[in-house]
Amino acid sequence: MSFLIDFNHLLITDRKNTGGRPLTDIITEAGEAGLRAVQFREKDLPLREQMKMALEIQKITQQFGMKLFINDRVDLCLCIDADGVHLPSTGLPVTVVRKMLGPKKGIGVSCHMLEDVLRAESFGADFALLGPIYDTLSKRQYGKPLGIDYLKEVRQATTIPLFAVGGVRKDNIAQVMQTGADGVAMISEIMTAENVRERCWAILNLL
Ligand code: 3NM
Repeated sequence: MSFLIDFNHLLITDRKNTGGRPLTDIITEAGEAGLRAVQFREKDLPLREQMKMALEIQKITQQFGMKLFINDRVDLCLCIDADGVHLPSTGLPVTVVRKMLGPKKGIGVSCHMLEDVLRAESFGADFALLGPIYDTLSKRQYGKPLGIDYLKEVRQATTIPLFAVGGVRKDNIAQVMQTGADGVAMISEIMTAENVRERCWAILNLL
């Protein structure tokens, strides 16, 4: 049985983008509002620090029945028994990670073009993030935004659960979902919101 994707919103963490608030507070508010999945992405921290922080966050995700994915670090995912891992495009290959994690853990993959999504799909990833769709300060390294038309093309050419990432906000969710995408992933729209609970409610209403 494949991993159940029971969420259409993935909250990606960035502790430097919260206006000084602890990540645990942000994720608690997101959980209270009904968000269903978190990707822990604090890759600049030493692994031991990542582990401590991920364990604190896991207490909250478990309390609210949210899924917790660990960015890149398969070892950390195994060590804290998280729900899955999210692989950057430069991460380990999906086939290798599947052998390490087994069939019950989720594997997401960051994709930047159609070929990446096709590869993720054929190698048995559980979901793909495609981005950046819009311009975003959070990630400029992949160059120009792919755009909404490209998202639509990729959606039509693939069947794997597909999430849009990069500059996705409350105000463009409707446009994203019209492409047939399965959901969205966000950092700043939620991490920087003055009232995280209300922002999450508003977003969930649109999905
Ligand atoms: N991955 P925001 S864009 C983590 O294109 C991430 O793969 C991207 O942040 C990709 O919601 C991105 O603030 C940053 O735009 C998303």
